[in-house]
This record gives sequence, structure tokens and C-alpha cells, in this order.
Amino acid sequence: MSRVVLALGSNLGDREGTIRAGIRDIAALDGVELLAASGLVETPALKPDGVDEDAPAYLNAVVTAETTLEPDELLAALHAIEHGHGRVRDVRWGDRTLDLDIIDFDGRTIATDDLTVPHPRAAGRAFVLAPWLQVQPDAAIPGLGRIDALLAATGETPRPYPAEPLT
Ligand code: A4P
Ligand code: MG
Repeated sequence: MSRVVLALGSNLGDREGTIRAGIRDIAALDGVELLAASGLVETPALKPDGVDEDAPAYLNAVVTAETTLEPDELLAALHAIEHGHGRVRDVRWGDRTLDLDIIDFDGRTIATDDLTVPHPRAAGRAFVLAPWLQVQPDAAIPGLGRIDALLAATGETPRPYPAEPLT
């Protein structure tokens, strides 16, 4: 059994509804048991050139789960869920209905062509760290330190997005 941390993001369409459905889809996967879900945060879109206030804003959330799947199997299952919610891949960091990222996989370090864990950009992203902190207050990213300190170092406080609990 592996303990995993997954991040969800959406900036197109019914963002809250899509994230809720994405969490339900993750919980329904064979070999996956959902443990906890954060609340939602809302932040402007981060693009390769910086924050883009003209793009639709994102909602983000983080869930923890236990799984018997291998990392590549989990990634494939997450891609299928993204696809089921109309995700189209064109430009890097382009607007999307649903993005599902593996942030942590049992504290392991993975570097294959298809998967880098811990997620290489999570440590600097308040929209990942803040919801993650809600569900795992003592979490750390291997080699980089505790997520409360990493969040403080971003100097950002993502705005909570009012919603009924996601689970
Ligand atoms: N991949 C490698 N490692 C992982 C991992 N740990 N989890 C590969 C998931 N996928 C991983 O991802 C491209 C490829 O990365 C996948 O096929 C997989 O094999 P993608 O989802 O197709 O494309 P992407 O998400 O546009 O690319 P990338 O570089 O992963 O983007 P990020 O870093 O996920 O950033 N702004 C706000 N406010 N909120 C957001 O959530 N998200 C992004 C996407 C940009 N700006 C944002 C947000
Ligand atoms: Mg992604």
C-alpha cells in the first residue's frame, strides 16, 4: 500500500463541479482509497512567462489516498480521468478543464520519461502547498523540507474559495 498526494486544478468550465467529479473518479478507481480532501483555493493562472491575470483563474485542491497501484498505473488512470472531463492537451500550461498531478508517491523519488516525483514545481507553488497543508500538516518534500516552511517561503496566501466540503 502506498500513500499518495494528488493535486487537482481547473480553470475552464464548471471548475468546482469538475474538481468534485474528479475526486469522485479518483475515489472510484480500483486499487485506490481516498483518505482526505482539502478545501478549494482560487489563484490567477500561472503561465511559463508568469502570472496571467487575463486568463481564467484556477481552482485547486489536494487529496491524499492509499493505493496498491504502481506509479505508472496511477498516472495512466489519472490521464484517463482528465480525458473523461474533456481535457485537451495543446500548449504547455494551457487552460484546462482538469489537471491531475502526482505530487508525492510514498516519499519516493521517481524520474522516468513520463513521471517526475516529487512533482518538480510543487515546492514553489502556494496553490499546491496551501491545500496540501490542510490535509497533511506535517508533510515534507524529500530533500526540500517541510511544506509549511516552503509555503511561507512563497510569500503567497492563496484565497480560499467558499464551497461545501469536497468529500
Ligand atoms: N508528468 C511528469 N511528472 C508528473 C507528475 N508528477 N504528475 C508528465 C503528473 N504528470 C506528470 O503534463 C505533461 C506530462 O507531464 C504528462 O503527460 C505526464 O507524463 P500535462 O498535464 O499533460 O501538461 P501540463 O500540466 O500543462 O504540464 P506540466 O508541465 O506538468 O504543468 P504543471 O506544472 O502541472 O502546471 N496556475 C494555477 N493558478 N493553478 C494551476 O493548477 N497549473 C499549471 C500546470 C500551470 N499554471 C497553473 C496551474
Ligand atoms: Mg499536469
